[in-house]
Amino acid sequence: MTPFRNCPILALSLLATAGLLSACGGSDETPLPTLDGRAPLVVGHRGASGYLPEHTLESYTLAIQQGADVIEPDLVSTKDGVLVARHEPMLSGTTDVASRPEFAARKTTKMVDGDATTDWFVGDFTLAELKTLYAKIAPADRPQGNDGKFRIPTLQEIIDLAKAKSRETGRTIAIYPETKHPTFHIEQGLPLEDRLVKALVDAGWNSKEAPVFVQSFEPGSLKALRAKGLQVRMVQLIDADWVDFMTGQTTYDAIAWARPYDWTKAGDTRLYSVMVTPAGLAEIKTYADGIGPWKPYIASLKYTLDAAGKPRDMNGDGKLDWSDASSMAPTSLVADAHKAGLFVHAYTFRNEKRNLAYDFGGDPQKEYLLYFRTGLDGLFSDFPDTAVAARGAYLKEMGH
Ligand SMILES: [Ca+2]
Repeated sequence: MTPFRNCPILALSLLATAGLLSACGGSDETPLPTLDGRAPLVVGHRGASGYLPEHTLESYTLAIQQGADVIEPDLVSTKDGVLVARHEPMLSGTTDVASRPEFAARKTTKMVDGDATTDWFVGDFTLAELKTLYAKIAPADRPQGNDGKFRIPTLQEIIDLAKAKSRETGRTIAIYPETKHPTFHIEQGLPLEDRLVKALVDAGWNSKEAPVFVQSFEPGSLKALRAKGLQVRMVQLIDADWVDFMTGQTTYDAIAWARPYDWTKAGDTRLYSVMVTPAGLAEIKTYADGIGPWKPYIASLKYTLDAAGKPRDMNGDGKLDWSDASSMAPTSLVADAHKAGLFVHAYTFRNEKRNLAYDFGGDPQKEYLLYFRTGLDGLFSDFPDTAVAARGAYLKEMGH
């Protein structure tokens, strides 16, 4: 615990100048470089999805047990208009739907954000039907031992879990719902926004102080939520397609990751990259409280070149990819966002070697430390226990 938690943050610099920090119960701790001076948040990304099938009550519960401050449900709508947690409106990647003969005829093709997608869609199932499915872990190299055991949760069940765990642990467990493919849901006649506002109002959580962050890639969804009276903290997510490891620049080749789909649909040809400029941040500040950038916007990575100017296969596995590239110096994005009055929560932190830059030497803590030192306000992790341990190391380093 830091004594600064009890200090009005605006008074901190004055107190420091006057040598009066002890008035806050502290002495000589270095203030943290986050927007509010508090310790960065650990968000359990889809729960503790490195360990258990994502977006299940069991995965969220494990994240809370591992010390996550926040659990993160992605929201999609059932046919009967119930908000449930899935990363995408399709079901085959994270459930056993493909092995269920009673639903074989539901497989169909829909346009999702401009891409023809063949799968089973949440919006073609009632909640009662969805509740007969079992979740499975998505990446092939993560433990499959709990596949076929857990069900798909509703937003209401997740709100109830956060409240129950807050009472049980004495910590405040927040939720971080995302409106997933909001334009697609409007096209399907199943808009997410009204139902999300109602659920949060009914939960008694419609205020800036409520333990809720709402996130979306589509600015139109966040603006609609605000217009419908939602008062909670909102977060503009900022994506990119990939990184050009020769230059470290983010790339925008695939349309789905080049810009928000509501921009594409409206003929707005700007890219996500505009959002990280000072003008873009100022625009975001008119409707949101923070940004959720893909992490290379904060510290990108690039290949090491050999004498002939060719990228080196650093880990010698015969392939050239993310895990051969090394971290570059952090950009000014966190500082720029703070200047604009926006907090920054970056995604996504993962333990596997294939997901780590080469210079971290397979140690995820090194990656967390690089990011925490930029003043990052929070991060999404598939492995909340690792993130919490790394935050402890960071706080120790800062004298807390
Ligand atoms: Ca390699």
